[in-house]
Order: sequence, then structure tokens, then C-alpha cells
Amino acid sequence: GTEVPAVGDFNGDGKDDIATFTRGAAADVYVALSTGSSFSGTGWKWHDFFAVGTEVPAVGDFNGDGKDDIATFTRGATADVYVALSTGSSFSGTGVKWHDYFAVGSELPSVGDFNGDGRDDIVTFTRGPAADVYVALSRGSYFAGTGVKWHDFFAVGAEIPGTGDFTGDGRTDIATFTRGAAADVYVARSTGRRFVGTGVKWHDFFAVGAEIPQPGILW
Ligand SMILES: [Ca+2]
Ligand SMILES: [Ca+2]
Ligand SMILES: [Ca+2]
Ligand SMILES: [Ca+2]
Repeated sequence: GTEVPAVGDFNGDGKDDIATFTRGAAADVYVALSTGSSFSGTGWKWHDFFAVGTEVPAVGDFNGDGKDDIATFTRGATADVYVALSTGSSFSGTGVKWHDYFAVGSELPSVGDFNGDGRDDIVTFTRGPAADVYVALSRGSYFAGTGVKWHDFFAVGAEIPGTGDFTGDGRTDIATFTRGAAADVYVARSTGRRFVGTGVKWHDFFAVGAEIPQPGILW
């Protein structure tokens, strides 16, 4: 149906698994673990109340223990961020708030280890004319920092931003896809404290028109 699928190594065995968020009123989270040649399990519920309604779920190892956890962004006026940590066989915690004002309104949030300390952090892109990028770093049990701007002009207008370690230094960088006729791809690399580079083009014809790029944030 309209469930939101995601990928992560939820039991920490080095093989990426799959999850799906039903959202809505049920707000169930199911996981099927990779055996190396298939995904095992149907209807294995790892959380029974997470990513409610139209919240935006995400996956990352927020406490840095090698097992991927889940986060959810309420966005809107409340802009809360909740995390449930993986125990290896379930996600633990309901209503555990890791940030109380991040990814406001219709901003686009995502996840990455932006300072390279082994714990996944959160980022949000305002897009529009401001095109600001904010980061809150994981301290293992919460995300620290409100309004800490890591870039002040990236992912302008309706461009599609994304995250990935494009330079391979262990710190997650950011990319943006203009799509349309220009189909440019820009990257700003992480220094561990901010994203540097404006208008640094990594590709000049990729994700044309209305194509769907990855790792684009497609909310
Ligand atoms: Ca796994
Ligand atoms: Ca974890
Ligand atoms: Ca980090
Ligand atoms: Ca990097």
C-alpha cells in the first residue's frame, strides 16, 4: 500500500535488512532480516507505535552501537524528533524525544554521520529562497544544537537534496539535484563542522526532468 520502506542493518550482523513503516493510526514498524540471500520474516513487528500519521521516518545508528535505529520527524509547528533504539530484535522506546525543535514546517530532514564520530546525526534542508542547511549532532542519547547552520545556500527552491559520503573520508556530505532541463548535481563536502562549497558541480546531466534521484529525499 502506502507504507514507507527503508533499509538498515537493524541486527548489526553486517547485512542490510529491510523495514517498513505503516504510519497512520496503526504506526507499526515491521522488519525482515537479511539472510544473505533473502529477507526472512513476514509481519515481524519491531515497534507498534512509531512514525504516527504523516510523520517522516528515518534510519540511522544514532547511538553508534553498530545496530541501526529509527527516528521520526513530526515536522510542522511542533518539529519534534523521536528515536527508538534497536535491541537487535526490536526497537525500544516510545516518545523518547531526541530533539524538540528540528525540521520545522515542511523542511526536508535526513540522516548521516556528518562529523564522522560513528554516531548518525540529523540534517534539515529549508530549500526555497533561503536554502539553509541545519545539523544537530548525536550525543548518543539526544541530538544537540538548534539553528546550527552548516550551509547557507544549498538545495535552492524545489531542488532535491540528499546525503552520502561522496568523498569517502567517513564524514557524510550533502548533494542536491536540480533535475529539469539543467539536470545538475552539486555536492558540498563535510569538514566535520560545516558543509563547504557552493555551486561545486559533480555532474552536469544526471536525473533529468522529473526522474527520481538517489540518495534524494523524496518527501
Ligand atoms: Ca542485518
Ligand atoms: Ca544503534
Ligand atoms: Ca556523528
Ligand atoms: Ca565526506
